[in-house]
Amino acid sequence: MAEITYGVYQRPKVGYAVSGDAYLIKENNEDVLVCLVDGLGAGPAAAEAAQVAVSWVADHCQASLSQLVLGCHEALRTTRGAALALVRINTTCRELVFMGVGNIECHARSAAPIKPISYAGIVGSRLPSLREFHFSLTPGDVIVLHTDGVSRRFSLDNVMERQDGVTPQCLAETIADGYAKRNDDATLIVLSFSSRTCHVEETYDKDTDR
Ligand SMILES: [Mn+2]
Repeated sequence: MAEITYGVYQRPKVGYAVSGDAYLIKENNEDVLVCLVDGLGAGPAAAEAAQVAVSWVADHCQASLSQLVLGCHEALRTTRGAALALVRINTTCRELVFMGVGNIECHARSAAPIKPISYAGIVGSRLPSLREFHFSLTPGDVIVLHTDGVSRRFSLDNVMERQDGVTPQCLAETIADGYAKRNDDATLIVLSFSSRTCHVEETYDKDTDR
């Protein structure tokens, strides 16, 4: 059986009490939905925009990713807006689907390439054309999502080579230690896809099924 384990690092811009970033990780049987939001700017108004988006996603978890982005877009019209990334992982199909608007980064250390693109835009004021990116997952893959309060200039390969076998939480904190910026809210989510137990897949035998 395959599963997702995760770790999260979050802290507000230095001097602020609240983070303008927000996130949601929601598991539903074989599905894991991850949402990371960066409200424009910092402080309470940014936090409000991010919270409105996360609440909307939490209330509509079963919707498609484009429905979630469109729903957030409407819900955020009265706020200052946000960057948003959504990831849905199906652990049975071993598939990752990504949709992003604005400046949220995705890094992966994976058997098959995972390189989604977030299109420029602001959820709540101007949306780009929406596109889902589909990738296949292999046990051992690690995916990192982060807001622009973490520098994108790290190599996940290098960090993981020095940190072999660490938990996703430890990995999140290690990357944040080196790359979180003091002058912005920083949030970093590490998702690790693993196969918990080895088992032999049942094979379908045509000859005995007549
Ligand atoms: Mn930011």
